[in-house]
Parts: sequence; structure tokens; C-alpha cells
Amino acid sequence: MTNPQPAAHGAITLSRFLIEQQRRDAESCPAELRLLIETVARACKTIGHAISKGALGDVLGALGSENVQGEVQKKLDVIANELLLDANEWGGHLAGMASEEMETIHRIPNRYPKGEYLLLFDPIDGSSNIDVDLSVGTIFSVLRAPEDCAGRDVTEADFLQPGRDQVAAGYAIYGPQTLLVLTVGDGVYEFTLDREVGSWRLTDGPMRIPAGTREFAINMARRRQWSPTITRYIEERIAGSEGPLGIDYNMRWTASMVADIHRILKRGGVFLYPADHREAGKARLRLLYEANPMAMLVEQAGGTATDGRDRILDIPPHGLHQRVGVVIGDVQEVAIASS
Ligand code: FDP
Repeated sequence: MTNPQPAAHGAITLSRFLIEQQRRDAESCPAELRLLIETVARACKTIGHAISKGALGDVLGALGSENVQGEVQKKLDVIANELLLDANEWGGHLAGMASEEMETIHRIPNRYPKGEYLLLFDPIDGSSNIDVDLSVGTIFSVLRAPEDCAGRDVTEADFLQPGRDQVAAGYAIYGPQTLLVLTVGDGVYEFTLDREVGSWRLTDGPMRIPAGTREFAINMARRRQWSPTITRYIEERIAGSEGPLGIDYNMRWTASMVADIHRILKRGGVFLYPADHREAGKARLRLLYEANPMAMLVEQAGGTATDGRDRILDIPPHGLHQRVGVVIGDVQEVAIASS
């Protein structure tokens, strides 16, 4: 298979990329999936536009409500959720959707045709950053609906598939540039939004995580929750050239997983949000629409992802909003930080 070459970067639109991917390998990118991805990408453009208006668009601040996780909902969390639902429910590609912002699944209304895919998303990841003008993003994951879904309503159980069964995953990042990073299981590609013409343009890929980058991302304030393995891993890196490793490391923490993972895809390193080792199951990140899509992207770019022990993509889900510890990025660093 010949992948698009860097020389062509900027000249290839998302539509052309997906059509060419479909021609190369119709199994990884059938027409239905291609159209679904284009719809998600279009919704992300609208979300990015709303975010860029900031105070002028009355989109900042909290709503006074909480989501199913008990977190305060920002206006933009709800706006982005609605935009994704509206954009995707009528196209005929989906059997249902699930989101961080909704307690249960969203079935496709009967007035629209149903498709064979399930879409899961975190409409605004890193929402604590919205009001202070730092990067936030949208994360999405696409699963195939189980075959026996045809002719019946989808249920929550249909969404509880391990991450290795994802057929596509990606994120949009609303930062200095608006980017879309995507995989259909055949490499990871980055598209930059050309704001003047409103078109996504291929700007990087197939992306490979550079090896050997000495950078880690972790919220140090959660130190008391770390397992002995994570504690040792971080302490050795903080000791740097004066410790057993004899090399200095650097730390980055954006409090926006999309931005931290994007940095790792471009520059290397590792991101850790471990589960609380004192309390089984207490973790921050959500498996189905945060950890799984990021794990698929990172694995496709030559990295790896564990929950601190086991491969994320092999975890059998038991709940729509299940949380999981995450250690993700450079293969060697993840191996050392996972016991
Ligand atoms: P947020 O809740 O603000 O949407 O999704 C969870 C997440 O952001 C990640 O994007 C981010 O890495 C993390 O939470 C930030 O956690 P801290 O508040 O502990 O820094």
C-alpha cells in the first residue's frame, strides 16, 4: 500500500484522503465509514468555530448543571454535544451514539434510516481549559454495531466492546491551529483546518511517535494516589542526571488529554493518569470515549497504552462511563511505568 507522501501535504483534502484510502483498502474505509468521518469532521469545524468566538459568542462559563460523572458542565460541553448529535443523527450511517455528556445512549430517531456504526465521543475534552483560552479538543471512537442490531433498537450493551474492535478513532484539537488527527486502522494522519476555505488539509502522516524523548506528563498533585511502580518511575525521572538514570527528564501537563497526546504523537514521551491504587476502579479518564480512541491512535503510531498493567485495547468494558488508569505513549517508557 502506498501512503500519501509528505510532498503532497497541504494539497490533499480530508475527502480526497478518505476516498483514496477507500480505493486502497475498502475494508478499512468503506463508503459509509468515510461519510461518517466526514460528518464528524464537519461538526468539529463548527465546534472549533464556536470555541473561537469565546466571550463574543456567549459560549464561555459554566451552565450550573452536572453531567453523569458529577462534573460541572460548561456551556461549550453542552453546545458541542448537541452539535455532534445533530450533525450525525440523520445521515443514515449510525445505529446510535454515546457521549460523556449523556447518561445513556442516544438512539437514532425512527424518522431517520439506521446505519451499521456506533459513535462515541467526548465533545469537549480538557474543558477546564476553555475559559482560559488553552487548547481543548473533541475525541471520538467508531465501533461497528453488533450484527444482531439490525431490526431492533441498540442498547447500552452494544457499545460495550473492547477498544481493539474500534474501526476508527480520532480527535480534533482547537489550539493555535485547528487539527484533526485520525486513524481507520491503517496509520495516523493529521489534517489542518484551512480556515479561509473551510477545508481539512493533510499535513502529517503516517505519524510515528519519536522514540527516546525524555518527557513525561502527569498531574503531580495526585501523587498520593500513585502505585509504588508509578511513584518510582516518576521519582527516578525527577532525580534525572543526579539519580539512577543519569539523564534529565522534562515535565509537561496541559490538563487537556488531546493536547498532551498530540504532543506525544509529534514529539514523543509519555502521558500518565494512573488509577488511584488505594481504591479499586477509582480513575479519572473514561475508557470508551477517551482511553480507547487515544490508545488506538497511539498504537497505530508505534506507541503503546496500558491501564498501568494491561493493554487498554483489550479491557472488556462493563459500563458506558467506566473509568480507567492510563499510561500511554513511548513503548519503552510505558513498559517501565507499567507493572
Ligand atoms: P477534563 O475533565 O477537563 O475534560 O477528560 C479528563 C480531562 O479533562 C483530561 O483531558 C485531562 O488530561 C484531565 O482531565 C485533567 O485532569 P486534572 O484536572 O487532574 O489536571
